[in-house]
Amino acid sequence: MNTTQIVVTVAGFSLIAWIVWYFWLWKGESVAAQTGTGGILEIDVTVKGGYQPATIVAKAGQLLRLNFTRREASTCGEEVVLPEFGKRAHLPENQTVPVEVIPEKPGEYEFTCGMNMYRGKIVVE
Ligand SMILES: [Cu+2]
Repeated sequence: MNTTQIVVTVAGFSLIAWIVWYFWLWKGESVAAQTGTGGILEIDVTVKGGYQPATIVAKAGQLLRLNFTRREASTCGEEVVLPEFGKRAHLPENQTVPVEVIPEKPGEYEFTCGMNMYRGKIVVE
């Protein structure tokens, strides 16, 4: 291969990688909770213009700890509500607040801000 062919090939692969990332990985933006040191499924969720990640994958019958950290002055995300679990939590700015739930059955469980504007969901497998 000459230099031009190499450049075209690399550019092509970069484009494919970008497409895969943008349309497949990023758009889904679903992140599996990981088992932490205490043997508990945990995930860090950043609150900033929404929830990141907005889709969290967890396991049925297992305690799930969501570590919410609000990284914005806007009060929109000040409160997080998990209606199906009857939980709500106040999230002071730049403080990590753990919220624990045990999803008993597989399915999708929504969580929102106090005004129902920010939305996220827990996908239980
Ligand atoms: Cu809000």
